[in-house]
Amino acid sequence: MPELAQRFSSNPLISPKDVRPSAPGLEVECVLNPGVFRYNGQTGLVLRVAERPPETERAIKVPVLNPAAPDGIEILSFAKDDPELDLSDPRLFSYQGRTYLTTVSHLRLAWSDNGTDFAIDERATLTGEGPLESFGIEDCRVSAVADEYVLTYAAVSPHGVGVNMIRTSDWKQFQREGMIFAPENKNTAVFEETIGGRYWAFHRPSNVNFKGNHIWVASSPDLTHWGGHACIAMVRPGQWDETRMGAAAAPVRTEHGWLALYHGADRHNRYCLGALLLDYGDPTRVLARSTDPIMEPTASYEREGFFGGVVFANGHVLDGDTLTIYYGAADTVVCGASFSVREILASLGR
Ligand code: MAN
Repeated sequence: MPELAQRFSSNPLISPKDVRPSAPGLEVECVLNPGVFRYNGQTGLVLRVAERPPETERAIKVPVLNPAAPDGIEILSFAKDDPELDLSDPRLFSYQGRTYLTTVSHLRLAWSDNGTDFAIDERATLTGEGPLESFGIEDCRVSAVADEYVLTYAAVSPHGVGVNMIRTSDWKQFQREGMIFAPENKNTAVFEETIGGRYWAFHRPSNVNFKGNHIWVASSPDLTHWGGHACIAMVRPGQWDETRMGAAAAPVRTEHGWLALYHGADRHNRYCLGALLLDYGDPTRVLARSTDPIMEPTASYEREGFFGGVVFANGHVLDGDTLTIYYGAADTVVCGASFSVREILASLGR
């Protein structure tokens, strides 16, 4: 199948060197997986900025948010030659029965007039707060709901990964709503329209025993209490989305139904993008799904980096038939690509 994604010629748009560290002693390792929105004629990104202290020859240093520590960050140190330490995954490791992330992420705004050149805020916009965010906050989805923006993001802590919500209407004042989906859950995006008088959201609970990393929908009367859960799309053994999948962002309205992009990963942790088409009036009904990915990690900046072989989108803007994603490539940089909605719809299988 021909590649449906038109990558920006100026990719990568944002690299770690473009981002100022949030505190002395930290280095920006990755800038990735932005939430995307339009505000006052500008394109806004909610970047995930992943930082850590420089590692030494002998030790790996792990940052953990702790309000009692200097700059609010406590640095844990692990000897690299400790036989109990398995550092095969650059993103996280287990030690004596506990899991740690190798970086701590915060969220930071970036703004653009033309959709390609972004001015990145000098400081963190939102950092983890409280015991459910002590390992950081990640992969924010932004939905324009009525007259405000609803931010849903992964809240990471020793308790696991859950989904927390923040609301804002001016990108200056932020109202924290706390946890809306308890661990293990992530990849949550709220629909931008109500259906049948209720709010709807994608979410992604995980179940280790049943090998479940499937996409679910839920509905809510008030955005914070969610029920009516239904699993709408499961991983497909032997295919590109065989181990895990998660919705990218709020779905977009098309004449055939809701079009939702999602990421899918295989057993080699290769992350591609695909799409689902859902019934307008009943988003628990899947009408069509990508057979092949609509985008694969083929560019050099997608194949190589902190975690290579990854295209991960959690935000886009729609302009007529053009859906522009801003995505994380190799968990290292932020890139742009555009799709024709018509072409994505034509590519879907049953
Ligand atoms: C998980 C999350 C994402 C990340 C991918 C690929 O799904 O941690 O933030 O981009 O893995 O590493």
